[in-house]
Amino acid sequence: MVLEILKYPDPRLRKKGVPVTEVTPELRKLAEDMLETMYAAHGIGLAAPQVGQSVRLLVIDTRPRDEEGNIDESAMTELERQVPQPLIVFNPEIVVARDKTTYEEGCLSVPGYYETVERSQYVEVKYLDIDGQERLIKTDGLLAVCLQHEMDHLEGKLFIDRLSFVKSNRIKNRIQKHGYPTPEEVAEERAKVRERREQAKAEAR
Ligand code: QAP
Ligand code: CO
Repeated sequence: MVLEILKYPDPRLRKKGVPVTEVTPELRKLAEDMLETMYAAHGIGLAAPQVGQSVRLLVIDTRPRDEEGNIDESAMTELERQVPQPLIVFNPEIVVARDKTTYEEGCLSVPGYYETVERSQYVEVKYLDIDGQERLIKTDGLLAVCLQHEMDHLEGKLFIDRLSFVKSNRIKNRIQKHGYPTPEEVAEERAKVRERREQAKAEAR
């Protein structure tokens, strides 16, 4: 079942997620619905507060795909390839974080807006899987960035809160004044972002 994704400035996005004490059938169903919702919206990550559920749960699938939807493993780092995806993550905790990286991030709750955010380049994240088993992810690349972005949602924090005061206010004021772009405008913006990311990647080599 595809769920409604809340958009900034919905106050429910500001609520902290409560820890999961047991992975119940209801929470499993929520996780499945969140994955379905994320794929339907062409996202790479979604946290429970974005669908109005204040629990510490997030889903992720950052595997790069071509036009036909085939996964392109060559575009993933060695560490990323070792993590099984899609990921369903309860109660995540960062236990190791090192080095810094930047990425032009977006968010399904702030559609059509993108800005460069600084995050840790490498993280180790302890969490509970769908069976309630404790697990550890060690990763870098886009997956590491996405984990940190989604974990922010569990604290009621959005990527636009992590920008400079000037940039953050510019985006928030623009949303207040103009709302969100049409799907056509969003598609246009996404094409530009993709191009800039390719550029950033080429320059990093
Ligand atoms: C968070 O974001 C993220 O504006 C996940 O029109 C983003 O899935 C982590 C999306 C970047 C790391 C790097 C955004 C889809 C998807 C839009 C998303 C849009 C359609 C965002
Ligand atoms: Co987000």
